[in-house]
Amino acid sequence: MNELETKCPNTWCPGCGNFGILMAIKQTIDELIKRGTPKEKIVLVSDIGCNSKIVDYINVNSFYSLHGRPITTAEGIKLANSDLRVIVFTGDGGTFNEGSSHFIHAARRNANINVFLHNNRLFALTTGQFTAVSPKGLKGKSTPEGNVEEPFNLPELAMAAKASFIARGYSVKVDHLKKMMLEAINHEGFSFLEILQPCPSFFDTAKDYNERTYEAINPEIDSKEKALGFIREWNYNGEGKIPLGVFYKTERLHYEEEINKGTEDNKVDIKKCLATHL
Ligand SMILES: Cc1ncc(C[n+]2csc(CCOP(=O)(O)OP(=O)(O)O)c2C)c(N)n1
Ligand code: SF4
Repeated sequence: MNELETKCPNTWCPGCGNFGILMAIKQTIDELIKRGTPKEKIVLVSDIGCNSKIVDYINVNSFYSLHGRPITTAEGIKLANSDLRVIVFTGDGGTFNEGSSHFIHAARRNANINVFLHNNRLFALTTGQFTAVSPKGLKGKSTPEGNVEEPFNLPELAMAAKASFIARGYSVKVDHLKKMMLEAINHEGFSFLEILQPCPSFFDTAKDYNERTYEAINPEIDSKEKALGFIREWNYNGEGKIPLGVFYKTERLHYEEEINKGTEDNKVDIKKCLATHL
């Protein structure tokens, strides 16, 4: 674990949910290395935002992309180097406002990458504007009289986009979150892990989540119907329980397998490809 430390000063606010996510991913990477994944085969790709600073705090290869563009960057990295494990860290604003089309197409084509979403349900780094998953009525810098829009249900959106792995964790429940991370990373194909993350500075949801979240287990993990039953228990507005866990998992060929079919060693030589076609 000590080898994963960096010298970057941490600038998150005290009590930020990102600390729990950092703890869980460090433990997860430590576990992957112990199980035999070379450290240099792990690549973290970030967006821009409070969430994205996480890559500064972990001593592993990483790439800061543009706001809303980490998924497409990760897809390129994975396609050119299929033996890497590529993990995206992003925020709800970056990926479901600016970058929503990248998310749905990466899920649809089953790109073999992991998307870990720090969901604090607003744009935090820019001080609290509403996003596509803010609850109706949320008061913030850009909605002083309350947000009038309906939020997306993200796992439901992921299901409609054909994601092959869909799960939810909570930054306070670090052991459970680590389990979700390991399952997502070990899944072959597109994995979406939504991580509920309180932002004490602009939308402090910790008390609410502590009371309402529970660990759900889908007995038929490849049943869309069963998964949607759990997923629809919470629509980001209103009362009721909030399920955590792996909601859905299925196997199908992933994007790199489809693209690499029939090539030497089942691997596209990107350099050769560019030299031939440019
Ligand atoms: C294309 C583009 N649009 C807007 C910005 C400004 N910007 C930087 S961070 C940020 C908010 C990020 O919010 P979110 O993705 O939800 O992450 P959080 O900070 O909440 O973790 C915005 C709007 C930018 N850098 N680039
Ligand atoms: S603004 Fe919110 S998300 Fe950003 S560091 Fe502070 S508490 Fe965390």
